[in-house]
Amino acid sequence: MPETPLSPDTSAPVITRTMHGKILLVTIDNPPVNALGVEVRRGLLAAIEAADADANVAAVLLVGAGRNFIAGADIREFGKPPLPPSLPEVCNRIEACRKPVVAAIHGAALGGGLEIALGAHYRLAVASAKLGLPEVQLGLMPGAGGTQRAPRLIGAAAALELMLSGRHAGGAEAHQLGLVDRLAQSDDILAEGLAYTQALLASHAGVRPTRAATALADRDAARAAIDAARKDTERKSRGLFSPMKIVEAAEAALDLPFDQGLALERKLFLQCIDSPQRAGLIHAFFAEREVAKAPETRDAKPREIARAGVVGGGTMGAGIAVAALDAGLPVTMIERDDEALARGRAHVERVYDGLIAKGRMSADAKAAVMTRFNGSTSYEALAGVDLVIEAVFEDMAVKKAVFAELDRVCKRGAVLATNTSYLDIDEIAARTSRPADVIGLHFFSPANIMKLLEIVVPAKVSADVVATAFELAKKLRKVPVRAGVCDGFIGNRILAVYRTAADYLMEDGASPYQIDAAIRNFGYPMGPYQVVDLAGGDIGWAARKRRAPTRDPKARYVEIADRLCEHGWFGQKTGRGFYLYPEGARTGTPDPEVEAIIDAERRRVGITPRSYTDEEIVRRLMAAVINEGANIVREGIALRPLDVDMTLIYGYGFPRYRGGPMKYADTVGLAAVLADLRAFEQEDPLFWKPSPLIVGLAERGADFASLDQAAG
Ligand code: 3H9
Repeated sequence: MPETPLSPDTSAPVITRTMHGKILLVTIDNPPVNALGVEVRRGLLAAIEAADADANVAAVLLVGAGRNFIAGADIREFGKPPLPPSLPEVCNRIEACRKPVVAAIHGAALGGGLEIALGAHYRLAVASAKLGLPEVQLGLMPGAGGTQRAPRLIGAAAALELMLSGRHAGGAEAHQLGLVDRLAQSDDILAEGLAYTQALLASHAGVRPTRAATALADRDAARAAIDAARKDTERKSRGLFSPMKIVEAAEAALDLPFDQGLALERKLFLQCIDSPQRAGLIHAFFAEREVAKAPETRDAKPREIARAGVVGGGTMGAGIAVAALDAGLPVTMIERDDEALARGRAHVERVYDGLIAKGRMSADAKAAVMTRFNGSTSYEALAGVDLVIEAVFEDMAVKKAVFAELDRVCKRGAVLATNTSYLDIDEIAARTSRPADVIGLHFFSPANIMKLLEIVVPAKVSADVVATAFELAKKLRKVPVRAGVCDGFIGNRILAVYRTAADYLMEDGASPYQIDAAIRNFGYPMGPYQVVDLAGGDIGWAARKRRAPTRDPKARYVEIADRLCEHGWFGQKTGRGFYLYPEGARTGTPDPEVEAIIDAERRRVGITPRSYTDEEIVRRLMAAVINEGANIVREGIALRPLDVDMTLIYGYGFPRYRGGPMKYADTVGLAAVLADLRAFEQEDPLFWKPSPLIVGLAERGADFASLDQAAG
């Protein structure tokens, strides 16, 4: 086909236009993901204007350069003054084009990217394409006609499901839904797009605005879908701002003329843009990508990991084994005797049996995975592996003995990792003749599900081992956070302070039930005492006893949890802890006997209980978390505040829509956080000592985000 380049459009170098016969090919070329920044919007508008004005153009074909069609609006522009043309304007202009406009989709057509395609008159997609309206995951809603066009095209139920879940549909599903008109036969998006457009021209297919599509014709079905979505959203999206706005906009698609629906969508979209949830979720989006870029990943080449070993077949070891198996690695598990090994294997199998029971895995698939699983009671079986992760009992002497064995049997160059959650990894590494190969890989339980992986970097580890750990995290689909060695690293160190602050509140007058409820209302899935009951009170008790000899005698120590443990009340597994769990119930009910024990403890230490509002509870707990997070950043244990945010979101249930504790601190203002810390410091100068980092930033009027940016 002859190709005639038009004169280059200097105002929009991210858009190129070329003629292919009578088809104007418009290529969006804005790496990395063709986001719809202002230059792209301008270029698209200019291209459509040109197509309408040029008698030689019979049709327009939109294609993305690189790996995607268009990933959506440029998220980095949100919160800045908007520059014209707006995205809705561009979509409307495409739809109003007098020549047929075809969108040929490969890779991502997400959010505004899909809305551009919905503005077009015809859509084609390759099978591997990802189409969706994921704005809800950023605290937003589709804001360029998606809430009005998608229901008209594919019906209210399907459109709402896509918009409320934010999930991506593949090309075949999108075709089946009616989101695209044709499924491409090959991955050659340009050839497919040109052929489709040619065929449309040959059949004299005209323009076909999506606003005129008729999938809402069955009004009763649409109304029922909207009502069901509203109910579901009330139940599932507690505390979230944008999901209900999506339902409201979809209802407008049913009840209002198109242009009025668009106007309402715009109004609701701008409300979402202004919400702190949007800021929190977009912070989380970028932070999640930033954490994966530790300095070592730039400077060093990762070692190859083709075979893995796991030492320990308990819950943690088995979960790690499943995570590695799921990533396609062969895994060798080591246990001390046949019985323990059989239990370890059974743990692994139980995970897959659970998936089979839920219909998410076939028995054949399980059998195939299990062929990659081996067990042994002899360390020699680890001689050929490239990586070993130790997950044995949390005791320094035990860990050292394991590492001595690993040092003896593992090949040179193997990465030796410990899953310790707080022990000194430098000390463990020193037990080997190869500390440069020893690193911490701190998984969270259940290790095959929880996304967080703390990569703990001891002093002598080599950069390529750190880079290997980050590469492994990618393979395991984890969110890696780089942490330095200290007691508890990032997450558990903050957890300890959070728990202590909660204990102080409890002893001073708040009930554990009020504290839990306040924290749940803040957005955590569970309060601190529900977590204790779930994890088992005995675990924390053992740690407290172990640390007792090194505890600062001047530090306040609350004994309430110890009293419960002395009764053998370890939480869910014993039927009672802070809560009662009658007959194995998983949701606890308040226990008057626990309240009596708390009262007795208050009397014993001479405390007259005071009352707290839920807001005061949250302020104290968050002040404690933020303060410790700041100390962790200041000491270099975390690279940046955003690393603390990702740790708490992915490992500890911190509400993602608040962006993490450090982002939350910026939202309320560091001056306000500091004022709280100074007020609490009057009560207990040791525990509430404000972090010098917060003091310094607040005095300069700066925030944690400035540190993220400086490091980026
Ligand atoms: C929207 O569209 C609103 C409209 O309805 C209405 C407007 C009026 N903008 O993820 P990756 C960056 S809201 C700016 O690592 P992958 C990303 O930060 C938007 N930048 O690659 C990274 O940068 P860096 C709705 C973006 O291959 C780089 O691109 N759309 C955007 O694993 C590579 O990203 C979405 O929510 C963006 N929209 O995955 C889709 N997207 O290299 C969001 C990415 O500096 N994006 N970047 O770290 C995604 O889901 C994935 O990026 C995608 C590619 C699946 C596209």
